[in-house]
Amino acid sequence: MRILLIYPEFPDTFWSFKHALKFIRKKASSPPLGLLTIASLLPGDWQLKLIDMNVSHLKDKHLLWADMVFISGMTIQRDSARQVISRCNVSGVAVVAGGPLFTTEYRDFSGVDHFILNEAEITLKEFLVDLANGTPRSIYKTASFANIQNTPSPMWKLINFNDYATMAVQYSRGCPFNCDFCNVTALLGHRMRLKTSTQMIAELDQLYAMGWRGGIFFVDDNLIGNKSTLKRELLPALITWRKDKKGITFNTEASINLADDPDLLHQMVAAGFNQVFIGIETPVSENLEECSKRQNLNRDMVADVKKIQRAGMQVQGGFIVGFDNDTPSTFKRLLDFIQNTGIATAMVGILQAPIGTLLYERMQKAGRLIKDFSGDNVNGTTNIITRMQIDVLKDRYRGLMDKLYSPEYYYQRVKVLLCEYAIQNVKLDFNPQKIWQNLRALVSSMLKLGVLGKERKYYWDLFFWTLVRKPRAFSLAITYAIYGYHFRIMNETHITA
Ligand code: B12
Repeated sequence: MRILLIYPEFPDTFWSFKHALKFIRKKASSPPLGLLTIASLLPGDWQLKLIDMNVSHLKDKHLLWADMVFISGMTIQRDSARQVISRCNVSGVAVVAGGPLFTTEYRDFSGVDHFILNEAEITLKEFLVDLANGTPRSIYKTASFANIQNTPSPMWKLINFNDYATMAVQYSRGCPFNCDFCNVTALLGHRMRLKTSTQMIAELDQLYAMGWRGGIFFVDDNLIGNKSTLKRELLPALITWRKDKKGITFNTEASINLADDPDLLHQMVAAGFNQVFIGIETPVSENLEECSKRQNLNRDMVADVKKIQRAGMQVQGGFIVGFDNDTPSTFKRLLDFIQNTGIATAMVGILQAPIGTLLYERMQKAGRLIKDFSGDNVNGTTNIITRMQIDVLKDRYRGLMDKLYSPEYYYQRVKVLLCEYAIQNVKLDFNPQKIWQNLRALVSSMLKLGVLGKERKYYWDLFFWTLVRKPRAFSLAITYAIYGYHFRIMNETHITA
């Protein structure tokens, strides 16, 4: 069997980092881990090719080569996925679809021969047995969750490392919390399922042996969902593993209660984690009650963020406006919160209800759903009838984003971050290609941001401020300047509010 695995194209979004990636000549931020994982679940004698449309073009000759196309994706890739499916239909190649987009919306797709939904560790197996018997069904789904201790390592050889800014691994699935707008528990459940540390070290060993030297994203929804096993098993194993490794750092996603555990913070930093994404959502307690995000209640979240930064991890934050309890004053509160915490990468979106979430059900019952979920949480649209008048909400949102990503506010946040953040030593990988790549990025940033860009005044101010006050953080400051450029362009071109 010849199988073509296809990852559809992402539109240009805040999360794509497209305008930042150009500085380091990378094509995408991270690889399609779902497809790399299912590749390892397919029979060993099948021939596999992967086209990630974010890094290369899908050509008709690829479709003609294949007996079957396996397509994955998230909601945000919906349009590109539809185009791929119709191209497959024209070429007469069978289509097998799975992943979050299809698991939540398969009813809306035609032209797919087999939907293999939920976790492939369960459903793909059944499909392969039926296929071998000549009786494959059109839909495979399950309400059970897989034991990921049997999940094989991703098949890295299908991608070219040079195309990506970071690599990705996954230690756990599920999240113990109950935030009503989040798709994760609907897709992956509340019970934390963990791989063993032996499995993780084997995955990391493979990446390292294949030459990867750089950031690795633990794509867990909440890395600290099972703190005791993490502290007892994985983190000590990572600390030992990383001792003789060069150029490796980790980043991940976690809940704010990370700040409550100094030992955990210490261990994570010692293991090489230097960045964490946290769903902060809103400083308004009534909103946190409304969406059942209880873990963020009754705490000083500004102090929590600073604790994490001072321990040695940069914090990226997810924020939401458009809750029923938001008032026009919320926007200023949120702006102050983000500025004071130095969360440079602040992803602020208008509340949307993804299909399958408790929020979706709640809005459906209340007759407050108006259109499809766009899948892009930072484009200024929503699929619900908000309590605040939509024009007012969009106007305030626009105003907030314009301020947040204006060079004045953004660069000020970067300075707050650099003052708080305890930068860690990373054993450098003196690879001439990497040194050249960094030099080129520095020179392009000097030209694009320091000479041609609207941000030029703030760029040079940060440049010299860092050299004098925080010289060890110089390359980080340039990285943030480049991110800021991407966010500014996105803000000017992408938000429809
Ligand atoms: C890593 C990640 C990202 C990375 C993407 C990197 C990349 N190249 O894909 C980044 C940070 C860029 C990202 C961004 C966003 N993401 Co995201 N992301 C994730 C995350 C945390 C992990 C995905 C992953 O790699 N999982 C590991 C692999 C092994 O799992 P998997 O892909 O699900 O694959 C399994 C099955 O789905 C199935 N499968 C998958 N594909 C296929 C294909 C076939 C043919 C078959 C048979 C089976 C199959 O088998 C696999 C093994 O079980 C998930 C949450 C999660 N835990 O899955 C959210 C998630 C996928 N993201 C989500 C969203 C909404 C977004 C954003 C819109 C912003 C946001 N709010 O988070 C942006 C949009 C992207 C953009 N460019 O604008 C949602 C998607 C919901 C949906 N219905 O589509 C998820 C589920 C999180 C959530 N809170 O709901 N994301």
